[in-house]
Amino acid sequence: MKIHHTKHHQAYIDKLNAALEKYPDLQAKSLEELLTNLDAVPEAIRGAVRNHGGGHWNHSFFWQILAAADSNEAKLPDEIKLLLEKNFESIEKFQTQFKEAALGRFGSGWTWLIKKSDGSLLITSTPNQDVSFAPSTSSGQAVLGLDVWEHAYYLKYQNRRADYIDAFFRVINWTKVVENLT
Ligand code: MN3
Repeated sequence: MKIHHTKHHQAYIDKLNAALEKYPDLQAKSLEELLTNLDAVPEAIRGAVRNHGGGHWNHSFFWQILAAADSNEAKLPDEIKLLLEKNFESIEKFQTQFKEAALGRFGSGWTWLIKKSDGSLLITSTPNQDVSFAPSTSSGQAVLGLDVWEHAYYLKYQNRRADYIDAFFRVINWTKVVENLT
């Protein structure tokens, strides 16, 4: 996790800054503004902003929804439990569906729990560092996200993405998830 944070995440920040170096007007915009209006970004750096800006946003989000296992933050509050049961029938079914989405993401990407505008919860997955809800668009609002790039788990889990996903369920910061729902 330390390498993931200090090396991988840092590389996205460095490369985003490098791409924006010659564009002071874009530097003045927030990351969310850039990502939700990529058409306004010159074509020469659009790909770099999508990939590295998206990488920065996704990772910044990810660190905040993690907590130490067995900490108070990692305990599932009743309000979330009821909400997950309402949307997915049971906590087990939520975890199964989330895990299937995370395992089913071919190559690199992310798996998300998002809140739609009607209030319902949906599990979805995005490729690469694409951001479809930064932090909130008509597609929905990110509530929980898991990095399933190989760089996120190969040092500890090698090729065992499934074990990494199972471990993730023990370190979710549900206190932060509650905040993300509002
Ligand atoms: Mn990553």
